[in-house]
Amino acid sequence: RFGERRAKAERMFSLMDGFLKNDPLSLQKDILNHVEYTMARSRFNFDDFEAYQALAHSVRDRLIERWHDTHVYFKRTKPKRLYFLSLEFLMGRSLTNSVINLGIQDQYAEALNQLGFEFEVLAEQEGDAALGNGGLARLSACQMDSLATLDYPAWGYGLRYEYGLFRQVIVDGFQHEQPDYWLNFGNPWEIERIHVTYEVKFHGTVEEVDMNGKKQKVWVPGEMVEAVAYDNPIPGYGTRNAINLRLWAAKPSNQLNLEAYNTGDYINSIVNRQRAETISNVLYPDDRNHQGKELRLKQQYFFVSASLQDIIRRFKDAHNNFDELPDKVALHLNDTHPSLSIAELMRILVDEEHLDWNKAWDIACKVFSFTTHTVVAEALEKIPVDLLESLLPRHLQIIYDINFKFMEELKKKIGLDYNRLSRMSIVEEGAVKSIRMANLAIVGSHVVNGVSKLHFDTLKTRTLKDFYELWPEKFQYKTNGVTQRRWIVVSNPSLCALISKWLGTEAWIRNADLLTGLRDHIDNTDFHQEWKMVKKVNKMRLAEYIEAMSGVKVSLDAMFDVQVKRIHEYKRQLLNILGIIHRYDCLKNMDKNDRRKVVPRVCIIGGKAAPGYEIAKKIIKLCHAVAEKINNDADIGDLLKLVFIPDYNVSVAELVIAGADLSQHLSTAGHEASGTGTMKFLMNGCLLLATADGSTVEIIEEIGSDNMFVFGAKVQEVAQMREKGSISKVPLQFSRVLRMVRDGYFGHEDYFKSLCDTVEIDNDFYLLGPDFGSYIEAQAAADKAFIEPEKWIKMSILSVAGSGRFSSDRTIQDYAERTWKIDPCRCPL
Ligand code: Z16
Repeated sequence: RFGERRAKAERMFSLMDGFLKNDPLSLQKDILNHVEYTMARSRFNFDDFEAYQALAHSVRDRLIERWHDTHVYFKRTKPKRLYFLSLEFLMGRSLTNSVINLGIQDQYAEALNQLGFEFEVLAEQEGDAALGNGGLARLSACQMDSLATLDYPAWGYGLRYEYGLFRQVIVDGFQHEQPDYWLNFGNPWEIERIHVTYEVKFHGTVEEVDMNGKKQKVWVPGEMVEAVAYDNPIPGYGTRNAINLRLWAAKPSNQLNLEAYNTGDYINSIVNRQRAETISNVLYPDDRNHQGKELRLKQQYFFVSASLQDIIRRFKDAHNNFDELPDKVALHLNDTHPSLSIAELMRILVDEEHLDWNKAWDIACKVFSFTTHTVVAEALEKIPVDLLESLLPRHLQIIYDINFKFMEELKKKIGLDYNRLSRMSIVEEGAVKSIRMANLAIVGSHVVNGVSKLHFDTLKTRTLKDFYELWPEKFQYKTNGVTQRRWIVVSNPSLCALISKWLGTEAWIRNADLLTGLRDHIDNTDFHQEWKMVKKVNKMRLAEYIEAMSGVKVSLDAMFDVQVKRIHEYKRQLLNILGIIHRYDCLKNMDKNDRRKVVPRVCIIGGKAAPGYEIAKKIIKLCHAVAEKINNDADIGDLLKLVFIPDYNVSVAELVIAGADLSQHLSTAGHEASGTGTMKFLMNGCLLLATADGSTVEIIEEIGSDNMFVFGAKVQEVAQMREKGSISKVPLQFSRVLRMVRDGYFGHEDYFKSLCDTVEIDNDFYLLGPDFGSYIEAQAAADKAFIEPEKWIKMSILSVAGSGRFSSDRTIQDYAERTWKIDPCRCPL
């Protein structure tokens, strides 16, 4: 029989053409074949969208080749693997990123030209994969790109939401949310694995049975749902490796429920079955605000259970002793969202694999690591015990057991300090008894990570102080990073070409530290000239988009000043808008001569508000009200424009960031865990106007405060200012512009009242008033620098030159070496 199988394999191999060919002619044939056989369109009659889809399928074929080879290679060499567990991934578009990472962009461009299409035009046909909210989710996507590029044997796991983050539609200046049914026209980037399925259980009871004289807990579930795998290949750049992002979709379980059918209510039982699919239906649109909702908990456990079954099955295929688990598997918890994994792994090891509790716990702690993205303790995720008890009764018991042992150990170390014990307990006894997911994640992990130096200091001294003092060796930080492949190579091709030309190499695309080499040309005027042209090209693209979106014509000579990110009080978009009102007010009161010296500005704001976040929605409306007034003031003309870019997402970011001169990052110091937008702008030669918050502190360290515009209270000052009050620090201009809003200068005064209240002295938690003076000064400094183009260009070059440290490659390498203990595993050519 072995001989037979071998003969069969040999015959199949001989039938293969070898690898797909990438010369333009072969690519054309492949694209046309997909038009005819995949899209079932006539190759003489297809539109741009169909061309995009056929193109995407031909790229997908090439991804699959590498992805297969990579997995065969991993399987053969058996390295320790990393499993990156995250409920959110903001992948954006895949086409351009894929062909660039595969190294066949030029061939495709030529192939398409010969077919009468343009690559860039077809790329615009693709919709975003928006399976996440904001920073945390885009970070996961950047990190997947780095894991693949650096050849790490890693898998990502996530949920395949059918509705991604809502689309933002603006009507009369108000945000409306529309469903993002992104799978409408099929998704060529995923591979449906109808045979990779697992049963996920919910509800039911826990029974105790006798197993060979030992009492054993058995969970008898009340509901079952099936998880189906959808695989998304993630190609590395400059390597053959392509790793996998496996997303789970919920389907009705195939375990027949005979009872229901026998009652004769056939139709209803089918309808009930279908309800299973709701689990992976929709992404929760709140960043940083966790509601104790049953569906959310169900999503979390559905994700955790399917992923762990898959991971344990793969481990058992290759190994037969769980003692080896920590040497072969690293499980990373991206925030607390997947931290039920700790209880689930314990359940598998103890209840199903019959390991002794202590042994299982030892294994679990070695396997898990955890990153928190949160700064303030109040924002940490909690799950009501009632919910957990009904949905996952066995997991609640396990969490209680973990906590009991933890509390006993803690008492031995710190004595009967009941205040501290109750602060550190995984179980919170309060009005609503609940489980503190961060405490569970910390207790069950061997490394706890912060996302910037400043964040780490806050964790140690405030948010997680008790835990830090107990286990200082557990705590680390890895400053976030972003991938230069997406944020320069894909989104800013002109800058990419310019950098490669002046560095004389493309090696920076895999090693961003080389960007420092740009400093060697800092005084070269030819270089400056080309640098200026690149920014101009990108500003033209952005200006066209702005006009198409909002009808506002903007001048390319103006400074493009951008703030794009989720709308939050702590991110202080309101400070930006009040600053714009102040600028407008000054212009109105200026005589004609002085106006001639003013730097024209195009202020661009974009971002989504969580649907239930009223104040954030009012900020969006205020932005529109102010824009309407200013943009229609002929007296002001091009000196000042304000545009709100609707539906900010990854692909809009690619356009906007490349075209920005100045970007704003205004969080009150001590509130942004890291911030990653800064890094994207930095890489695109856009100057930063920012507070010394999150990772900006490290950016200042790297490029120097004289190459950006830093303002505002420092983190140490913030607490004091809140305590003592800081009325004396609130400038008159602030009260004046606030009055303008209150008095209805922009209309809607009733609607804006509660928004104005949030920044009134004594109520101004985020310190907009006290920071206003310093903010206006920083803005003036930016204006001053802009009228000296040489100076501005140098600052811009030095920003890019100093951005290498903020590549996610650096972050990932650090995680690999210090947390996950994994080595590169490079698939041979
Ligand atoms: C999120 O995007 C972040 C934190 C959080 O608790 C939840 C969500 Cl959805 C952000 C941080 O606000 C930001 O500072 C940080 O750069 C980002 O996570 C990635 O670490």
